[in-house]
Amino acid sequence: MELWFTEKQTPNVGITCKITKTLHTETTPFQELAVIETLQFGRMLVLDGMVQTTIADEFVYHEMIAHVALNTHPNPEKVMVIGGGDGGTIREIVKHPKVKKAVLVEIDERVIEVSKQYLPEIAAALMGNPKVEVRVEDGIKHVKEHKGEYDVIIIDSTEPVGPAVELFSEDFYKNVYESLKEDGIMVAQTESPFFNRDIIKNSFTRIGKNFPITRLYFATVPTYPSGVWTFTLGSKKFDPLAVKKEDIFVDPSNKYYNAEVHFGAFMLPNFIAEIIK
Ligand code: AG3
Repeated sequence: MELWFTEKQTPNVGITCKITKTLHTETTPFQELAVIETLQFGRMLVLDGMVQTTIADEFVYHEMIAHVALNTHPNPEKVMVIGGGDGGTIREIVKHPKVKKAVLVEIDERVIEVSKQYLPEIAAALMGNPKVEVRVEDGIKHVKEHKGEYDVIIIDSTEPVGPAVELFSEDFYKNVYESLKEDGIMVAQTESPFFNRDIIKNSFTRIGKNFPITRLYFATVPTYPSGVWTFTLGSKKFDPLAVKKEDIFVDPSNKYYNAEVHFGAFMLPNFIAEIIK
């Protein structure tokens, strides 16, 4: 018997992967969590039926959500990730030589533990890296209680459904603004330019109300809805497009992000540029 997993990405389209086994399933206090073994993409982390990351393509999202802001800030010493319990974003952050401290603020401890067990190549930095602090906390509360503390804040959230809705609100972006130092930068994952145009538009507007420099960029992630994914960067002072190419740090292990991609990711096809006009 063949086993297949399907995520219904919209009411009219889905992604289907042949699987060899289900490695883990549980209902946490926050969501349905699963790790499955797919033939095409390797192990896959699924939350509430939605693909979060896979061994084969996680590098695109994790490199792109982390390195663009880290290379826009001249001295990103203290960095926080909200969500991102699989550890992929933290793994990328600690590659950067200027980072002294990377704080993970994840609400669901089970995502962290299950990722350590089944996705160690993604979660490695959560297991005993001295620069990393793991806090099982509500990120919404954390930013309210930590003012002027961070150089870079990365919002590595799930889709804006259920508890993550607030992570896309104007109020939350204002608190993120205040949790940053006077020259800080934030980045949020802001969904598909084919299927989630309203989310991108709203996030861009809301981030723009708080941050003087707001920019949209994109990358290709085959297992996410439509395969094209956006990120929105808000910055108090530094413009990602004003970075000197020779100052960009590219770790030799990177598989997607490099100095050309840093700028190229902001070159938007018309249908994406239109969303934020
Ligand atoms: N967070 C964003 C995943 C959204 C995917 N959406 C979907 N499959 N419908 C990824 C977290 C990885 N650290």
